[in-house]
Amino acid sequence: MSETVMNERKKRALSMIQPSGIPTLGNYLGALRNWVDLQDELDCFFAVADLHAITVRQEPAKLRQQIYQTFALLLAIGLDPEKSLVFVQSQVPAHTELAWLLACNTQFGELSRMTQFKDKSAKHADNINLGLFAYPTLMAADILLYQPEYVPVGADQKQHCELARDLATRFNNTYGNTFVMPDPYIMKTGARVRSLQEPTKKMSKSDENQNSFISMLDDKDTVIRKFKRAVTDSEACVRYAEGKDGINNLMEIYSAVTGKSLADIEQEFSGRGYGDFKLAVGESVAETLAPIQAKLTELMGDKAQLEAMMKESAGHAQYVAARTLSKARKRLGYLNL
Ligand code: ATP
Ligand code: LTN
Repeated sequence: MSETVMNERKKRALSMIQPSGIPTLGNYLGALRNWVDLQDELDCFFAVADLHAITVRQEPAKLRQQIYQTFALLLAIGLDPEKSLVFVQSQVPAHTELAWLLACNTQFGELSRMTQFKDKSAKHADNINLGLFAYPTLMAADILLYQPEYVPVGADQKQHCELARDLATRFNNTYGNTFVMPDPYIMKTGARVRSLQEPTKKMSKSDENQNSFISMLDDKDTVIRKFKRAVTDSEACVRYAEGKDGINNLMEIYSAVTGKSLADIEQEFSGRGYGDFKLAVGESVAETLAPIQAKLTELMGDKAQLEAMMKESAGHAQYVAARTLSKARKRLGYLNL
């Protein structure tokens, strides 16, 4: 990237996804799908956050496969390497280095308040490791290295984004202006897709209950079956109301994939039972996923090509990240020999 382009640059967006499982419909509606729309207006950086994935135990062979798969999926949904930089976090060593510099400027109390840490340490009580606790400083480094104005994420990541802003402010005030202030960019529809089995919780790809989430690789029959089994209520009336978490979640999903408003959906299904509604949700979701799945299969057929793409994008990411890192190092008093 030339000096002039850097100086007169378009506004930037950065976001990442962990290869901790197969991405779900929640990841797609809350984050991934919006990334595709942003790449025409913004200078976009999107990555596979593989360093984050080992905050919970991963089997190496499976992790490697999921890194390929998540990277390929980012391309399959329509991220275009000509428009966006799509890369793999662990190929850019600056992330871990900046994370340390930020860690020494992060308070224990700040990290203790993070709800994801509380949730995951409760879930993995036998492995409450330092990385799980320090995770938000690595995420702040991921963001601040690329100087983005926007961070398009689902609602669950708002707290981490706010910490990244606090760390940027603290660093800028203490050592001099270094980082751009990033804003979380959270869409209205799909921002918090809930579990199909426990609709008060978020849909999560690492959930043990396979019926609780729609994987982006689920085939049509599986999608329809999972929606059929989704937890609802006994009222048997498709309307959006307090206390109807299961139906509200299905209505939000249906609205996110069809573009219909909640009022239109109530009208479409008035006088009809949950069976009809669940089938319609399942069919529209399966229809959304089918072309992505076809493209993914094609991309996964050529790992050498995927690796070549990863290598190329890592080079660009390293270049951008190195500029910020060397600035931060200098501000802290380090030599850049
Ligand atoms: P894990 O279950 O392993 O913690 P995750 O799916 O919660 O993973 P990521 O893979 O890192 O987390 O999430 C990638 C993006 O998807 C983030 O922007 C996150 O906010 C968004 N996201 C995750 N779950 C949901 C959900 N249920 N609804 C909407 N957005 C979501
Ligand atoms: N923490 C996020 C994934 C993530 C991320 C990032 C998102 C890692 N680094 C940088 C946005 C920007 C998650 O667990 N959902």
